[in-house]
Amino acid sequence: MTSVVSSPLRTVRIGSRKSQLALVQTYWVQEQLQKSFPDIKFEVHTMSTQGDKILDVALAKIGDKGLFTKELELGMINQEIDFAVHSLKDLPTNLPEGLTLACITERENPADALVVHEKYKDKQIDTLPEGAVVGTSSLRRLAQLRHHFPHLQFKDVRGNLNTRLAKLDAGEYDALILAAAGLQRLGMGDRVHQVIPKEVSLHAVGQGALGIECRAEDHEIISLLKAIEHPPTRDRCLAERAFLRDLEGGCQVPIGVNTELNGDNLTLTGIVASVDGQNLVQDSVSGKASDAEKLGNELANLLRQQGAQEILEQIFTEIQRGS
Ligand code: DPM
Repeated sequence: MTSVVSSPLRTVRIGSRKSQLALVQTYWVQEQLQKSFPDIKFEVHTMSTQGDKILDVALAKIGDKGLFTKELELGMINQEIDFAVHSLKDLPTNLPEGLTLACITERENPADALVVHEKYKDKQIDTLPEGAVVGTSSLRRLAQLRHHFPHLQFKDVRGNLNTRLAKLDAGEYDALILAAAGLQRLGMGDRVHQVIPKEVSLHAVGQGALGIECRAEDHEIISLLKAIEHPPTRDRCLAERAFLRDLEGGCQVPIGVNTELNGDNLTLTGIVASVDGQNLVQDSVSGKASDAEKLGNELANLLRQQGAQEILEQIFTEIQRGS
């Protein structure tokens, strides 16, 4: 008698937050991997993170790095999941021991977008009237927009995208600033009223890209994930992340970036701003894409020479005081 021994179907467990955006992103990753590796079963396991539970406190005041990632990271360390899909901008630049950023996927438009209430459909960010109420919980957006448009009012806004849009439509805000990428991924790209130009506001580090984290020793998973990596996005994001790491900025500091890749030449621009938008330093560096992280460090040094450290220290003191 011949027995056919088929190799057991290997199952890979993908960890994700439960938010609508997180799930859209995770299902996309699952689908891509399933296509590349039909003999492996990719399963999605959802988890709530601290950031999903605390919805009524301004993000900057919680002050914890890894707000949206910690529970997933524990899941990897405890072998409950094999890798986790994050919005790269929510992934701290220093990962817990034993974990690695194994893959960065192709970036959507990394810019911020202006979304307006119906009554301002003929306005742009620079033509909104005096006192118009703009909703954002990002210190980065706040600082840069205050700098250019001190006549606008800024108000905290939390909750998922639908909640925020409902508050806007109900008239609680005149406009919102949101990542263009999030709106696009949720099929709400038509709500993007204006893409904010980089001359007005630089985007967050890693914005628009997904970052996939796994156990550093798990070479099998790491090699699977290479199938969906996008090397140009990876180079850009590694430069951005090295810049942020070097300045010891968490996710919630007024630090913005822009990267451009022409062939092998990478240009990284960065800004550090005070929360009131009064004090801001900005500069750029260029070099080989293969030196991405070095470029990030170089830019951090340049901005430190121009006073970035003092601006950041002031902000950390204010946040600790709870102001
Ligand atoms: C981080 C920030 C925000 C998110 C801070 C910043 C925005 C907070 C807010 C680090 N994470 O950008 O300066 O405005 O209240 C977040 C969004 C996305 C991932 C939503 C958004 C989608 C875009 C992406 C929240 N995290 O920025 O509008 O995947 O890059």
